[in-house]
Amino acid sequence: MTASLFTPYKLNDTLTLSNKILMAPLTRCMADDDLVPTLKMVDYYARRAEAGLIISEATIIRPDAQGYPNTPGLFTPAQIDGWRKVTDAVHKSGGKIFAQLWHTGRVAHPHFFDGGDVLSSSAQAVEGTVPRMRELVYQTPKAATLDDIKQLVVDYAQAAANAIDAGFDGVEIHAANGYLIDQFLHHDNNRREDEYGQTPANMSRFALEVVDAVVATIGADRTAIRVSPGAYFNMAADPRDRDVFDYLLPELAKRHLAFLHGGIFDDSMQFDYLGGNISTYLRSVYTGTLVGVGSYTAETGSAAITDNKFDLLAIGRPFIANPDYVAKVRDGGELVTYADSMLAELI
Ligand code: FNR
Ligand code: 8K6
Repeated sequence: MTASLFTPYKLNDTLTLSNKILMAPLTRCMADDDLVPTLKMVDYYARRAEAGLIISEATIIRPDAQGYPNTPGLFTPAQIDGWRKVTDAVHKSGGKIFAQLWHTGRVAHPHFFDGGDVLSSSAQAVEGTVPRMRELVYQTPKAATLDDIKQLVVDYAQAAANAIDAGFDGVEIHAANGYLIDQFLHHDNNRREDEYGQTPANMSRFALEVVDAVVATIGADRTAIRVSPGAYFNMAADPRDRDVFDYLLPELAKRHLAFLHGGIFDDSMQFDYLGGNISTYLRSVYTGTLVGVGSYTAETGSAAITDNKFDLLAIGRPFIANPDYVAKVRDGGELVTYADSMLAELI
């Protein structure tokens, strides 16, 4: 019962997807030491080109965005050339690919960029240590100044331009999962008292400035965004966050973006202050194309699309385990079960 996944979907006048299965963005920490995509990454993405759309692993927009080892970038000519090999291979195999644009904010660590400030909305440190780098403790970030914010907006727009130069079909702005943009959208992290804090419109301002700058650079048809209205990762929940997203989401809808994507690991997770799970909440306040994600199978995701809970389905971990995920679902092949040990290698 997966037929609803295998019809084309028109995102807008620029882009039509051949099916409704998206490959979710998946950090793999496999770029080279200059944060350039490797030839193994070219093959990894090309093998998954049957997806209606691949969203790349989160890709940093500038050096101080880095919070994990060997995550690729989109800010040097070598990185752009490396990604061009990926996008060429995906296109040759008939696929489409968006770049996910990332700044980790307070989840960054100066270990990766030779020192300097860690920026966030406010000077609130994230608790704990960097995954895979257990000896590194997170720093207390510097609250971004108004000049820092202006420069960040410029750098997101430049990264979007670089993505198009590298052959991507568009970008997904990573505003989810407790990283920089999300650090403005949740009260746990945003303690600002200026025009970027305290009220829903102020707390949404940075996200909307980034969206508007990216749209002005590459067009709304090629711009998407991922948000986490329910804090669940690198962030604590606060019931007042509901008002922020009730403001932000209709504002995003006015921009006619390619799609909105929920950031969550398990969409059955309930958030009291959102009145239910993430996709149900997003559907209730956002009117454009919605991507559902989070522990779905092709069957449960297809049923959710049939029930109009969302329009497109993103699949993460099963795509790590099954490069030929789409063909297997279509032809009834047996899926390999994902295990964390598979993160050690690109297959
Ligand atoms: C992720 N996820 C993720 N999300 C994101 O927005 N950018 C990223 O780079 C990553 N990286 C990443 C790495 C790994 C190893 C995992 C397991 C997850 C979250 C991912 O996109 C997705 O939301 C979840 O995996 C839930 O979907 P599945 O896996 O249940 O289909
Ligand atoms: C172990 C992978 C290290 C690379 C960085 C990955 C960044 C994304 C983290 C995903 C790992 C899955 C952990 C699940 C967290 C669930 C939160 C409720």
